[in-house]
Order: sequence, then structure tokens, then C-alpha cells
Amino acid sequence: MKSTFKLTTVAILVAASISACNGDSTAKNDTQATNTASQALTAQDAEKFLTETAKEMVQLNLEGSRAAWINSNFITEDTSALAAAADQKSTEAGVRFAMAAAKFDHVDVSADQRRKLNILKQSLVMPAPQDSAKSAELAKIGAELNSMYGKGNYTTKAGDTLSLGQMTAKMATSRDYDELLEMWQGWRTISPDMKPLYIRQAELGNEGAQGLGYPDLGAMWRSNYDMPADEFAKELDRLWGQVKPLYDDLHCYVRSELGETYGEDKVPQDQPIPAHLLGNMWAQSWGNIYDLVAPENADPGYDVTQQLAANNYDEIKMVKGAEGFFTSLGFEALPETFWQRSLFTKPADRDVVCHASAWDLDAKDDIRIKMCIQKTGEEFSVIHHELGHNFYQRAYQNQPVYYQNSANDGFHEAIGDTIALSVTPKYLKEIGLIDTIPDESKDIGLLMKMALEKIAFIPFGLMVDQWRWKVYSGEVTPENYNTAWWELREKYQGVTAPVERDANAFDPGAKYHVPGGVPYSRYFLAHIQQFEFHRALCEISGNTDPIHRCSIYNNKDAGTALNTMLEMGSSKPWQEAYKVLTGNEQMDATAIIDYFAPLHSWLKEKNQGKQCGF
Ligand code: X8Z
Ligand code: ZN
Repeated sequence: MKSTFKLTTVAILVAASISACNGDSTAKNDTQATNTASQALTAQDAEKFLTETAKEMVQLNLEGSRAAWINSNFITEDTSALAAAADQKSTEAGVRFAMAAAKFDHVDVSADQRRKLNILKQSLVMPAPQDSAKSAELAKIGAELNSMYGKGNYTTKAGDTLSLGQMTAKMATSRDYDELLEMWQGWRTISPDMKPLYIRQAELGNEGAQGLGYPDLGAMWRSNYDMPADEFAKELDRLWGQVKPLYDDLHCYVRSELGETYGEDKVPQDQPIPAHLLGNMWAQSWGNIYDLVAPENADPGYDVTQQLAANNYDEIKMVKGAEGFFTSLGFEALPETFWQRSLFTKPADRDVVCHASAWDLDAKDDIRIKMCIQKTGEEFSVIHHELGHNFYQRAYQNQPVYYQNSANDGFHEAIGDTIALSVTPKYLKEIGLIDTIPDESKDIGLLMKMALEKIAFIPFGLMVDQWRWKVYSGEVTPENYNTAWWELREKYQGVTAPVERDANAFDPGAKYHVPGGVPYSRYFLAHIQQFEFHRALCEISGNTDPIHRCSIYNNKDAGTALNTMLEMGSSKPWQEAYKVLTGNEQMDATAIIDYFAPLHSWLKEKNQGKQCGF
């Protein structure tokens, strides 16, 4: 199954356009569009086309989502074949709809019709060429890549076969350089076999995008933001430019602390940081090495992972806890089916795609998450992230199917994270997870922990698609896939592969979203947006605490304001939705910069005399 359905989150709309028709009715639609094209098309024709297309989209979304759900929950040859077949059907439909929508390009239609037509033209993530053998091949490749990732594991030198979850736990907690290196290298043994499939997928996806009039697939992805594709790329650079000085100081400080821990021979102070030492399989967020870099005398004195254990939180209780935050804002509780149908723990007896996702099967109330929850503070945040998707899906369910999506894909990723920013000491005390709220003298510790999660992520959030855009444009060719990946890792993140990579290495494939075909710029955007949303919601809630101590828990005004934006779905350009909540039409990194300002001053002082940069 392809990109579309499995990462629900966003899938929805994409799914909508991808999965837009079946059998007879599709054929009828096409014929109509073709016939009318030769005559003069009218706004009335557009209306008819959009109405009929919507019906088919609803049906195919449901079929496609079910096939993808089953495949992701029981990875077998058969479920992969069924998911690929459903994906092929929806992708072919999506391509036909995009082509038919383009026929209205020069027709005088209403603004609403134009928006729906544009959505049909733009929202396929992996468009197929108009050739059924090639679309079947593309769908099969997508299912295969996804299965390879889902089934991935590594047998250690000691003979233990470890899942990604187990290796992730070791990356988080081990401080043994060689053990970390083994985990890091071990996980990357799953991806060399993906490379030929990935090369072919890029070729076919590009052919599909070109068939729809885009220069390449990367350009098609960039065209989805209510602004010209080139401007979008510039926006990302602008936002990164705002955050980079803070990142550079965080990097400098962390590198010097790691130098103390592992020795400067292992962590040279004028080089990028070895990627296996940052507490995360992809060095994408560094919260797990907080203990190594914690500021002296400013540690808040609690650890959410330990507090969850001390308070007997199991996986369900963690999800209930996160749900409780949303209901405290006035959102309705999750339906009974959510609890019956979701996957919360890794099954012992079968392969599943463990990467967390949130699903909306029927655009009514069949919402679910699928996640192999580990009982850690980090995963407690991920649960909030996933439920953010579900509550968003529910909020826009009354929109026409075209608009059953977030305002832009960053919004979908930002909502649950916004809520998790309110998981402050005050909130944790309120729900009984900690006994005392650390005083102000501990703020640098709190901010450090958060910066390791959020600031560290930002350049990673940017580089993944910088790499894919270069692959799709042909600037990076298959012989250079891996070297280009590491060039970008060094350039943006200042991290390096800890050992020389084999000629056949395909390290991008060891990151879920690459074999999964899920665009990644959305997470970069979300990291900027969530701080703007948090700031706006805190203001609405009448908060008087410093922003990093603000929690909107229980505040119905904040809940109502959030819901007003969520229920718009993608019915308006994202700038309008953004304005509804933040008052701004442009994304801006000042909220995140302001949030971390005290930490930034502290870092600058600590870094005095250090050699920064990479
Ligand atoms: O993939 C996710 C979510 C599901 S949409 C768990 N995230 C990115 C990742 O894990 O790489 C959330 C943050 C970045
Ligand atoms: Zn997500």
C-alpha cells in the first residue's frame, strides 16, 4: 500500500484524490469529461464533475483505507497484494481525475470550484504514469518497500534478533559507543535491498508527475502550499535561516558535552557529530541524551518515563491520558470503536508497520491509531501527536470530501504537538504524574530538554526532502544517493556517518518516510507552526506564565479557537486558516525563537571560547 492511506494523518485528502473512482462510474466520468472538453465546458459541467467525483472518492477512500489498514497490521504476501491492488485502483483514479480537472483550467468557475479542481490536480503523492502495467508496478513497489521496512530487524553479533523498537530503546539509553554503533549499523542493513525498488519508484513517480504537467515529482510536492512551488522552497530556507543561529549554538554545546562523555578523539570538536551518539536512530531528535547535557543546578528533577512507571501507566492509560487533554478543551471523547480497533502494542506473532500513524477509515467516526507504544515520555508525546491527527480528522468531517484534510500538511502534523507543548510541569502535577512543580531556577533544564527534541529536529525535517527533491529532479543520481544524503546531513544537521558507508548502502531507506513515500517537509513546517499555535492558544487562555510554562489544559476558550481552525479543513488557502488562530498569514519562526530565548542566551555564554561550527 502506498503513501496515501497508511500514514493516515494526511492521507485523507490525498487518499481522497488518489482513491477517487471505481469501475463503471469512473469510466462514465471520464467519458463525460472528455466529451464535454471538446465542446465548451461550463461551471455547471464543473459542478457535475465535482459532485460525481466526490461520491467515488468516498467509496474508494474507504476501500483503500481498509486494505492499507489490514496490510499494515498483518504484513503478508496476500495483504500486500490486496493493498497494492487497492492502491493501484485509487492512484489510477486520482490520475484520471487530475487530468479531467485540468480540462477546466480555462473555464470560468467559482472560487470554490477552482479550489476543488486544483486539489484534484495536485494532491497525489505518488502519481502513476497512464499505463496500467506501470501503475501496477508502481503500486507493487510501494507495497514491497513498506513491507521491507515493517519487517526489518537485525541479528546482533551476540545472536539476538532485535526489532526497530528494541534497537530504538538501546539507542536512547545505551552510552556504550560500540553498542550504539552496532545498533546504528545494524538497522541500516535493512535498506540496501530497497535501492533498486526506490530507483524505479522515482522513475515511475516522475513519469506520473510529468504526465500531469509538472517538471518532476518534487515540483509536484512543492506545489501543494497555496503558493508557487519555487516560493515554497524559498519559504523553507527563510524559516530555517531564522532558526539556524539557535541550532548552531545547541549543536556546539551538545558536541562539547559529548566530547566529554566519549572523548574528543571520538567526537572531534571541529567536525560534525557522529550520528549514533544523539540518542535516536536517525539523530533527528536528541531528547534521550538530556542526561549527558543537562545544565548543572537546573535540572527539573523528574523524568516522565520514570513517572509513568511509578504511576502504573500502561499503554492504554497513556492513550487515555492524552485523550483527556483533548476532552479538557471541549473536544468530544474518542468513540468506542477507537478503543476496539486501534493497535496499541506490538503483536508478538506477526509483522506490523510499527511506525506510529493515525487513521480515519470512513470520514465519519471510525478513527484509530496504530502504534507499537513504548512506555516512555517520548512516546507519551507521540500519542498526543497521533491523537492530534484524529481530532483534526473529526473536526473537518463535515467538509466536502475535497476539503477533508488539513490546511496544509504541516498543520496536520502540528496539532498534537501543539497540545504536547502544554504537557508542562503544572499539567503533570494536575494529573498526578509528579508531586511538585520545579521552580523557575529549573527553567533552563526544561528548555534544554525541549530544545533537544524540537530545535534539533528542524534541520533533519528540512534535509529529508531536500534530498528527495534532488533525486526527483535528477540532480542526484542513483550512484550518488547515499553520498548526497550524507552531504545534506552534514550541511544541515552537522552530523556525520560514524563509519565509512559501503558502496551499496542506502541509508535514506532506513528512515520510514522514504520507503513509505511520505513527504517530510510537513514535519519541518509543523515544528515552526506548533510554537505559533501554542503562543496564540496561550494568549487566548489568558496565560500569564512564561510561554514554556503555559498549559492550555482545561481551557475551553483555547479549545474553541483551535476547533474553529480545525473544522475549516482545507476549504480555504492555509494562510486564512493560519490567520484565524494566529492572526498571521505568513509562517514565522519568532514564536519558537522567543520560546527558547532564555536558553539561547545561556548557550551563548556556555559556548564562549568554544570552537563552534561544522
Ligand atoms: O512520523 C511521524 C509521526 C507520524 S505522522 C509519528 N513523525 C516524524 C518522524 O517520526 O520521523 C513525527 C515527528 C517526525
Ligand atoms: Zn503525524
